[in-house]
Amino acid sequence: MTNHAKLNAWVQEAAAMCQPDKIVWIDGSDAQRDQLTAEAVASGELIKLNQKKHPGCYYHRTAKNDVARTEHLTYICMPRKEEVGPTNNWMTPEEGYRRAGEIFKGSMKGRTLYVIPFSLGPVGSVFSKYGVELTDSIYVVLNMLIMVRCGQAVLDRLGTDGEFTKCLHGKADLDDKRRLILHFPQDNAVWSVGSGYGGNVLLSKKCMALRLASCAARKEGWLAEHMLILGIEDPAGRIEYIAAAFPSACGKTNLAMLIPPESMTRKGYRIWTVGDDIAWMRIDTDGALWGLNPETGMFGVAPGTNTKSNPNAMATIRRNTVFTNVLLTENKTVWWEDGDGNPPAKGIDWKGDPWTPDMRDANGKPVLGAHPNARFTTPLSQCPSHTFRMEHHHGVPISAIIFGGRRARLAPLVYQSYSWQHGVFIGSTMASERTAAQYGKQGEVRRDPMAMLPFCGYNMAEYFMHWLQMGQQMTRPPKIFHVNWFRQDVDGQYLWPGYGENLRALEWILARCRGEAEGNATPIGYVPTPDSLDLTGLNLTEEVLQELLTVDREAWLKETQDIEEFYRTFNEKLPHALRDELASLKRRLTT
Ligand code: GTP
Ligand code: SPV
Ligand code: MN
Repeated sequence: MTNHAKLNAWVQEAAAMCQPDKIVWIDGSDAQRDQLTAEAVASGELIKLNQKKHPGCYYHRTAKNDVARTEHLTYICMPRKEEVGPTNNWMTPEEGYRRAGEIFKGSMKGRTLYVIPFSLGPVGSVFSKYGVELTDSIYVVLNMLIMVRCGQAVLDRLGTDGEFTKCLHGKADLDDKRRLILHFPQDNAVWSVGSGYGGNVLLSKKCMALRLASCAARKEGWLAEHMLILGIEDPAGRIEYIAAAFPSACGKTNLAMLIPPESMTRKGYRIWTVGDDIAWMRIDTDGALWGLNPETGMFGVAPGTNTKSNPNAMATIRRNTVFTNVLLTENKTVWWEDGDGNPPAKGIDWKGDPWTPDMRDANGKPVLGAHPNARFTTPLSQCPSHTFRMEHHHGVPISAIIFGGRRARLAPLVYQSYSWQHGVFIGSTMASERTAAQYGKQGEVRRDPMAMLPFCGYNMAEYFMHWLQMGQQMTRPPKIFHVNWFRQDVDGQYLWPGYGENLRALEWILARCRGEAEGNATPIGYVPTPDSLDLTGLNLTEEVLQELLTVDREAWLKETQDIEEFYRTFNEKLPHALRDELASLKRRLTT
């Protein structure tokens, strides 16, 4: 397959440790994919779905203890703790290789080792980085074939000595006591063992495209971010692109492919989906920021996805999709909570147990058919709003950057930062309620700077500094905004309808970028004046709108104390500019 000596030597080295029965190179062909799919169906690793209803679709269940990213088992391995900062788990590279090596040793006996060459970004683009994942899981292979560009074209590009990221994954015994997700920035390597769940094992995704890429991006002067990219075509036919960072399960996939509300479609709006999870962004020769989506697929949250909330996602997953940890029906179709249609009379739940809709647990709560973090893996090219610029080597120009989280209180629907530096401050102080995408106490508010808390591969204080410096290098930097679709009333009802209606906030954002919309200067930034938002066709009372746009000084003052405490964890490494921004915010809140 290749004359790349280092690559061949590394595959042999990994095989010597893991001792697979055989080694298979993934060439990216349909024939090989079909053959592997058939093998996985024969072994029970995949279940073939009803091909009439779900052509090309398969079903997979992960182990019960392995259904979300395990942040507590995820480490950055560097010689010194200070290099990974206060927000990452740390191990020395020696300890990492030793501990994971013990688990990998002999773990592939009786199994096949697959070699997956892949490219993040179009092969040959200045943005692109190459990797090779070794895995003993066909499920991983089939997911990677959807998520990234794979196969011979990548080997051809690598030639005999091209640089690539070494990604080693093994299921071992899927024991969470023997599970580690380790990153070695110095060696450009990832070792993941003991898991079979998406973000832990599709190593191109969070491990390489964010954790390792963020380290490379700092050195090389670009940004690797947990962001969607979306093109908004306005009534004049102009397409402007925004990049938005929301924490896991906070609405990136939904925003990336939103359907405009009827009144805005009539006005002439149209959406182009570029990416739903990861953005790589560089300063181009025009002094502006350009971004691309390094992936080709989506690994999206199933529960809550339905024809009303996200019709484009529903159209995308109609075929050639892998469903993980959803409910399986007798007719080999799939279902999930808040999906389309009534629940089936019976089925097999995500744990593999018989399920009926009336089942209740010991606390009287409904037993879920699908795990809340059940996912679909699907090709972006099948999305009706898929961009026509996916293969463009230079990406798309980014007009605005949006930060956002899930906040029941406090943060208004949308506001604009006063400057790039103030925008970085807003990003660095982002907070959100924990979701099912990661293990931990659900609903707890935690700081998640730039939605990168679990994904920044180095000290976040230096990451903030890198963001500040990027701003100084651009002559035409994007404007920075913050949004919150998740404000609730006292009864816990969402105040804002969300989903497609979010375009109304994006319209304001883009108008602000052109200096065309009104904003009130408040202590936290510019907030829309009530009539600067087009709310035609939306039944929003004046009180609710008011509530969505108010800035509660008392509550914000309390927030500044929280921020101060969070900032303290970075010690003297925290950039002065951010401390200055915090002081300015306090001053504006008290005068
Ligand atoms: P990751 O793939 O984990 O990075 O998540 P994501 O950021 O892509 O989140 P996704 O779009 O899958 O949304 C997660 C959940 O948020 C789903 O249950 C959605 O239904 C819900 N959601 C998305 N957008 C909105 C919104 O505008 N309002 C409300 N209320 N809920 C939303
Ligand atoms: C996330 O958790 O942010 C995801 C899913 O996008 S995973 O690939 O598991 O990280
Ligand atoms: Mn994500």
